[in-house]
Amino acid sequence: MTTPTSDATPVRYDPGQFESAWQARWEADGSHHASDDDPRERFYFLTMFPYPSGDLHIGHWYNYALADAAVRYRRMLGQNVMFPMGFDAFGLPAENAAIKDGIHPSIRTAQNIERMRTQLRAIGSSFDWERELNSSDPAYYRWTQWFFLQLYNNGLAYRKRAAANWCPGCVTVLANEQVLRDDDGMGRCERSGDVVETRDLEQWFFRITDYADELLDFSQIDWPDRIRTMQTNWIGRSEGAEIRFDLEQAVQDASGENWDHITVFTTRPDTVYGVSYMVIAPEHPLVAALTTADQRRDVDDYIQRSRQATEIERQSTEREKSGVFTGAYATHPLTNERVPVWTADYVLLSYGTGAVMGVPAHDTRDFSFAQTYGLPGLVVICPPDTDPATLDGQHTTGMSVAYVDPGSMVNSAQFSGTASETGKVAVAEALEQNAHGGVAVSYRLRDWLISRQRYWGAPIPIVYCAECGIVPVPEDQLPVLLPEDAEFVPTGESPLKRHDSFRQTSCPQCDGPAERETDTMDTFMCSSWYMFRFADPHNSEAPFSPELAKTWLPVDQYVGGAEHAVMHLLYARFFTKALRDMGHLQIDEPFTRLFNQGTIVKDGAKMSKSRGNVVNPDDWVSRLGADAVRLYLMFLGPWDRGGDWDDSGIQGHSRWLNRVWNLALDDVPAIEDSASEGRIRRLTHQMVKKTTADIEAFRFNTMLAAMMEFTNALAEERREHSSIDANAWREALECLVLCLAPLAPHITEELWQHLGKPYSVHRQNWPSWDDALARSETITLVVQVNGKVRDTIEVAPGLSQDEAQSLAHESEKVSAHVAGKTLRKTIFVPDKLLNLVVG
Ligand code: ANZ
Ligand code: ZN
Repeated sequence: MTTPTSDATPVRYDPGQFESAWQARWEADGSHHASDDDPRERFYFLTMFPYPSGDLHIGHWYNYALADAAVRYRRMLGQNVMFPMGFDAFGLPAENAAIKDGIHPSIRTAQNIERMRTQLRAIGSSFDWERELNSSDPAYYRWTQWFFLQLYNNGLAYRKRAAANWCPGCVTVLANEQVLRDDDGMGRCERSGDVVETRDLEQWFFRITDYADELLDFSQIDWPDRIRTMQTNWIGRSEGAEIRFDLEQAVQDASGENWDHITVFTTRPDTVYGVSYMVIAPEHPLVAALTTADQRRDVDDYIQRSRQATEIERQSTEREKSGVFTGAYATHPLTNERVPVWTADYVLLSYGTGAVMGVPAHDTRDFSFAQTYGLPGLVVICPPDTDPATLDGQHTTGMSVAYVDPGSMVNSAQFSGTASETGKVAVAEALEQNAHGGVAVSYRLRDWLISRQRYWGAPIPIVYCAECGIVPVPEDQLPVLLPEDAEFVPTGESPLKRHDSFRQTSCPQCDGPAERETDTMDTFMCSSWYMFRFADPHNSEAPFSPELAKTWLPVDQYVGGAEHAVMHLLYARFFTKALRDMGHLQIDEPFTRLFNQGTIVKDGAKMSKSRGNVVNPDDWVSRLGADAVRLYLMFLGPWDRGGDWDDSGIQGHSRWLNRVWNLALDDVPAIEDSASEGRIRRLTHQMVKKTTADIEAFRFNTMLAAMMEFTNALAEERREHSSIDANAWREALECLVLCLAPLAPHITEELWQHLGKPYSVHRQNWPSWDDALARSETITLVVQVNGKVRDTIEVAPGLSQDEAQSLAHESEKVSAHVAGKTLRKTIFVPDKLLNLVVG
């Protein structure tokens, strides 16, 4: 900004001269603050808030700078847009960085936030900083803890001893969502990449599974198919039946629970006549209870061994199946035959009922298990191309693989001849009649494990009292402050365990001595409700007021990386539904529209410090300005695909901005010229129309291409024609500056001022276009006399030769050369050329 108040003589384009000054002015004006009682139409535009990891990288830019352009456009449409920003400050990234540098996470986080805030401003982003939040601030996490208590009071949070995914690298348990399967089928920590182990710990869980069915319903939201599919698969709904097998002998397990039957979950009740054994997961409490004396040693050994395998290894179809007979028997519910009960680690405790019926002939894993242990297996499904008569009493003998596809039931009493699909229902109904089962649904989704044995998180607001048991911290005692003076280096136990003055407390109920829960909450808990807090960020009485929640929610447009498909995005949906059911919200979904931006790579490879191919956007901003970096990112490719960063590409954008600058500041004589007016206005209105459609659809790349074409056409107009219509020219420049304003906010603010317009370009209305003007395509007909160009005329396309000839005669430039001569020949190339040969 040279001097925003004086009309200084135009200078060369030098973004360093004005970018940061404009940023300061916007900020000082509160230009980006979305007021709660602004009567205009509201729009809530949110980008995923970052971890305060230190430096903004190019991926952040790709998210924030392009989102900023979309936001600025909406403001020009006259909407009151809320575009807030905050920091997802708790959690492992900040904690690990702190450990590495030996600086306390709170100090480290504060430094990083400071730095990132500066960088975010340098992008020219229009965030509403009045709404900034930091999830590690007690004023925020107090409410994170409050939500924990609400979930607890409503039966949606519970504590359970369970085998958990343990990451040795991060030294904490992980939620299932944080374990990624690698190419070899190993479970690895999504953050550190370590192979995940299993540990038995007392853990806190949220009952996300209560919402499994509702989470499968995407009818209220407009999200990419990819994310919907990933969530659907993750939830993994299977329809089938539960079947009850009575035990020959009722038993009591270690906790005193009596068992007289085993229930299995199966997706293939049509194969029930093929059951030759049953399997219970080794961790199942029933295993020890069922095991007979002579089988005990083998079973105990087996349980020990199976603990070493991960869930994924256990489920793999390639792995050699192993198991042990417990010595116990159950009774088949339809045939009354004896069925031996085994334990084997290919059955997982956490899926279905933790027990399966073994059908060797029709299930791959059962087949190989039965092969290994010499168990029989009756064929009960007949493939479509086989004569059922040939399968009478047929066993797996001679089969090399299980037949897993549908067919018709055989060897199945009165059901024989029934097609698999019909049979599933018929068997489930028959079982229901004799009280041994019925239709059931099972989900792959597990409850969300939220306990973390790490320091840098919101303490779980629970106290353990010897007298009263689990006691929630009373709401008026929140927040349970995270002590600043804890030793935070991870050991596998929560660091807070060794902080005596934190741990030791008194019971809120009986006042007796008690201990605090020392685990902290998964940081995904913080990000499950931050979008609500932005609606009312400074409320100290409640997480947000119902009125402001109603004013702003749900988020109209959410933008972020697709890597959050099954973590953050699923948790946030669950949270919303749970809060709705507890009466805190009136919405069903948090994010109406979702957009996933692509990734930027360098020379085809992901940017990483170890590869040494990290692009530092700050360097480019100081060299070429934020506007050039923004445009470059927009031009790379479709936003949802990303692209390959190329240093020379960005220079091109700087040069183009320079051309825009010169074009806008070029003096144009004040002339009226209707031909020129027609040409320029047509170009202008076409450009406005095209850029509007593009920015609506986040097609920044083609939008920019249209603007580049436009500036080329304007430059050509200037070059080719000596008379330029001043008004049309002015309209063209103004529209160019307006349409470019969301993308390149600084140069356009500067040019707007040079065009003599009042501050600020960003408060102008988005230009409209006239369809008739945009549509009225004309072509340039070249008129020659004896092969020499004498004039060019703008005409509607498809003009006939006669019409062209009479128009040519109207032209003085042409008539001067044909007057008094005889027309000998006419050459006409439609829409291009008319050559009059005279003599
Ligand atoms: C008998 C059967 C016969 C099965 C057959 C399949 C084919 P999805 O589709 O993933 O839901 N199963 C059930 N609980 C299990 C557990 N806790 N651990 C390991 N496997 C378990 O798979 C459901 C099928 O997986 C169930 O149907 C059961 O095997 C097995 F011809 O029951 B089926
Ligand atoms: Zn007590």
